[in-house]
Amino acid sequence: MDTRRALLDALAADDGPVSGPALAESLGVSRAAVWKAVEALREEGFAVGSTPEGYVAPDDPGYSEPGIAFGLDAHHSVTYHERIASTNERARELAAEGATDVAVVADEQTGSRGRLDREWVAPSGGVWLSVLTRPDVPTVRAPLFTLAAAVATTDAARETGVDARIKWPNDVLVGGDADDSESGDAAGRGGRKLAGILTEMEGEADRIGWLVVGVGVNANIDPEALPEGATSLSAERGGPVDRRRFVATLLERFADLTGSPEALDRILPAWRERADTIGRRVRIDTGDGFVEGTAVDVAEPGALVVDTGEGRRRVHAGDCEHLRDAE
Ligand code: BT5
Repeated sequence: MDTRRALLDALAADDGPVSGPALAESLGVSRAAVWKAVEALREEGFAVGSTPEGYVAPDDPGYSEPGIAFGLDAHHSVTYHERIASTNERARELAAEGATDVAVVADEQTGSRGRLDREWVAPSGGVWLSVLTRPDVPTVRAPLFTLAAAVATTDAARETGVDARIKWPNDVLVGGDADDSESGDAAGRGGRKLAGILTEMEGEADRIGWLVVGVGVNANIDPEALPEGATSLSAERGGPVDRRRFVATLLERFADLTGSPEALDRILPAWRERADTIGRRVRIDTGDGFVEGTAVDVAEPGALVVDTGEGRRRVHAGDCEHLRDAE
């Protein structure tokens, strides 16, 4: 582990000040190396404090690379960009360089994408992140990671007081009662779109090479700056959220749900509990036709089970619209 991350972890673990010599000893580096790491963190805006007894963590760690890594209980390293074309694109580049277990985070994206190359609007104030991993699981199970990200995002949103739910396969919505007259079109009937997920991967039939799960959450953004039908955490709760804390919850939850083969088995039950789609009338555009009926369940590795009236169908991908019961 690099000295900076070890230093951040040490400051997060300790209540009181930690002395330079004690840090040097526990990290196994020279005192000069500790001092250099402290200076580097300060330059990035992570204002490590000094007291006669030693170093202390800043009161407000900030939304920055060291701020996000501070106290993060997940094994990912963090790279942060004020502005970037797309965190997914950057994560793919890192994958090509051989990296793994990295969270790429940005304050603003200028060329971000949704599924099918659709434009994703990502102004400053959002949570735009992509997690690069190399899970040792068969390629067919990759969709589970999208579902896990939706669960993690929903939990992080709920922690801020916003009652988020999942729309199959990859949207996190707010609202969505059948009689919700404020619902917009872009989100599909019955909910305002808070977040979207785009998973990209490379692999062979039996093993995933790398997996990039990109999550876009409208955090502290005025919905006026977003497409119609979109909402944000700040608009829903009437005040800004601590994005650092939000990212920590999201990454920790995601790591928890994807960290082992046994953990993967817990994703579908967690997804069902948070799903808005199950029990609803749906129309799914699969790209080569429509499937209409009642969504009755989700099945491995993330297929929606739809009762069409003429039997049950498993739909693996597509755009899902929630219909009113009468339609
Ligand atoms: C998605 O696509 O919902 C996946 C979005 C993934 C974005 C993240 S941000 C971090 C990472 N880096 C990237 O470049 N991408 C990922 P889809 O289901 O295709 O929905 C796209 C549609 O959502 C658009 O056609 C718009 O109608 C709408 N949309 C665009 N920006 C939005 C926003 N900020 N909030 C809500 N809806 C939006």
